[in-house]
Amino acid sequence: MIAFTRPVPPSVAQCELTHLERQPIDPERAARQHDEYENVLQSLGCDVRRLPGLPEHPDSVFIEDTAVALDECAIMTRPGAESRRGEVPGVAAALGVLRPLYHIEGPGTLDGGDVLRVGRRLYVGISTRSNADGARQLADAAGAHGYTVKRVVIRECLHLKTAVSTLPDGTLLLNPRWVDAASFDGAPHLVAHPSEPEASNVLVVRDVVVAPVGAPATRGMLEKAGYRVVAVDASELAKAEGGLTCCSLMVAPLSNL
Ligand code: CIR
Repeated sequence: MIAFTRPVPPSVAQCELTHLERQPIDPERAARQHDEYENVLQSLGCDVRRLPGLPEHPDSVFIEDTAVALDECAIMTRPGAESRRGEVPGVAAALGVLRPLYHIEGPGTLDGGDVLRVGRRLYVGISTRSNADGARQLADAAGAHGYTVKRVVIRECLHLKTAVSTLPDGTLLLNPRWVDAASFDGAPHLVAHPSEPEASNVLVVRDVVVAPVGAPATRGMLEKAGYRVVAVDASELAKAEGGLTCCSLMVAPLSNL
């Protein structure tokens, strides 16, 4: 896997916030944790490609939101937060040499964090960031490559993937306060520990689940269920409402297709 990342900008404390109270963010601590995150991805076999920093975009470290990368194409998003739209062109330049590109156009909005892929099915959270027109444009683009798109209602969280992630065998890990398990066509699911809401956002690299350090009960549950789990501390970026998936954009190299 190629894992595109972006460095933590010194301006990160001016990030967008929707469901969290603003609290001080230490950009240096966030950058150290982000370095460690990149090291973990590298140790799991990812080809980590760090794109140039965007100091004028406080949320630019959350690169997942700028694109939906499928095997056959990439859909460049139009982020729901206007302050984030300038993050997209640099990622489009990097992805354009790997995939044919589609672009979400206004009035559509879409954040990559709202798109969960399960096989050839794409679930799209309709959120404060992604709207029905964005979901329709995604369905048109991805539909041309054999994907179906289903809209999903989420509650009280930023993105669909804040509420639900896929595990290596396709089982879902979710927080039922934020999304209904019934939205996912009967897919098997596990529930993140109720005291660890952020645990429903995990990143899968091959057969490994990268999960937050601050979610020991959920990690224990996953290990007991037979998953291989690696813990990463991204607590400083969590204050910017970012989880583990949003700090990278995973793209399969063409030779794997
Ligand atoms: C934002 O509000 O856009 C950022 N502060 C956090 C984005 C997190 N992205 C994600 O979960 N995919």
